Parts: sequence; structure tokens; C-alpha cells
Amino acid sequence: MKLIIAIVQDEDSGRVVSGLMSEGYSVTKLATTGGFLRAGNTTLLIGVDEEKFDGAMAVIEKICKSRKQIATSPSPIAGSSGVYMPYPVEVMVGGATIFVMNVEQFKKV
Ligand code: 2BA
Repeated sequence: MKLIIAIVQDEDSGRVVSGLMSEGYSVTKLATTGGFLRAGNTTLLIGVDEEKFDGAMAVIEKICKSRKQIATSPSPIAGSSGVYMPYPVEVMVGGATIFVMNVEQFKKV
């Protein structure tokens, strides 16, 4: 068995969960926050048997899209004012960031 940990954008999360559930996968959805953008994203935990692994990955890859987002970073000190001015930086986020782990044990008690 494998555990897929997939960090997806909030905009895609509903469709990914529906897509996985409709194909018989069990999914746990966590509300998470990215460290860089400090914006909400969604982390999905999906435990799958080896033979169903490729199917789950295909659902995630089909639905999750890359998008541009604006991050605000502090600029160097502006002139003699000593004030840090925020300025926008464009970053490409997603489709999905995926970690795959081998599961040593899976129990429901
Ligand atoms: P965030 O940390 O909010 O990052 C959002 C996007 O900002 C990233 O998209 C990447 O394009 C950019 N970014 C992140 N750190 C950066 C940096 N130090 N300098 C410049 N740009 C940077 P993704 O790579 O698609 O990541 C989307 C989200 O997936 C991340 O949100 C984070 O929540 C998670 N993630 C990505 N890589 C991870 C990792 N190695 N470990 C844990 N979580 C990760």
C-alpha cells in the first residue's frame, strides 16, 4: 500500500476529491497553508493499494492546473525613508505537489 500526499490549489480541490471518490478512492482533505505565499491550499491524504496507485495519480494530474499567483515581497529600503515597500512577484503554482510514501501498516480499529 502507498500513501499519496498531494498539495493542490483550493480551486482544484473539490474536483479532485469528487474525481477520486467517484472512482472508489478514500480521501482525507486537510486545509493547509503554503509557507511561501502564506495562502490557503489543500492537502489530500490518499491511501491506495499498489494496483490502484496509477489511477489515483492520473485523476490528480488530469484535474490540477498550474496558475500564476502574485506574492508580495518586501523591497530593499526605499530611499532614505527606511520604509520597506511591498512589491508584487509573480510565481507559478502547481498543478500539484505530490509525495508518495510506502505504508508499513494500515489498520482500522
Ligand atoms: P507555497 O509555499 O505557498 O508556494 C507557492 C509557490 O511559490 C510554489 O508553487 C513556487 O512556485 C513558489 N515558491 C515557493 N517557495 C519559493 C521560494 N523559496 N522562492 C521562490 N518561489 C517559491 P509550488 O512549487 O507548486 O508549491 C505549491 C505549494 O506546495 C507550496 O505553497 C507548499 O504549500 C507546497 N510545497 C511545495 N513544495 C514543497 C515541499 N518540498 N515540501 C512541502 N510542501 C511543499
